[in-house]
Amino acid sequence: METAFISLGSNLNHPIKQILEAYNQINELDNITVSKLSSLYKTKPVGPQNQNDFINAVATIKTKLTPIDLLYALQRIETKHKRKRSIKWGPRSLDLDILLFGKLTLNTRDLTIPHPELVKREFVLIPLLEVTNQDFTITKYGKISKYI
Ligand code: PH2
Ligand code: MG
Ligand code: MG
Repeated sequence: METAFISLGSNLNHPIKQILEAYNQINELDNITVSKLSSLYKTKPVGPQNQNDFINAVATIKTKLTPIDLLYALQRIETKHKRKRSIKWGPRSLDLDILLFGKLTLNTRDLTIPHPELVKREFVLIPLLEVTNQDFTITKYGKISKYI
């Protein structure tokens, strides 16, 4: 069993509803249990500014899946939410990103862990701090408190 952290984001089509539904859908998957969900944060868009504010959250999960099977499972949920992959950093109905997976570092075409933008993004760091603590170590980067 590994502990992993997932970021949830949405700025289209009732974002709060998208995030809460996604939380339930993740929890219902075989081989994944959600042990914590942060508060839901309303955040300004990073990237193109001509889009709605986002709702962001971070979930702590426990899973027996491999990282790539976890990615596929999350992508199937994104697809159910009619996620379209078009504009980079543009509007989206649901974005589920793997932030961290145990102490693993991974760099493949489809998946980079830790998430390469993690320590640059307040909309991820603040909810991640909420579900961890000031002494939490982000694999490869060091203490979370250095970045907040
Ligand atoms: N996701 C992006 C691009 N910009 N901005 C905020 N505030 N929240 C996000 O989740 C977000 C973003 C691409 O994944
Ligand atoms: Mg993302
Ligand atoms: Mg994504």
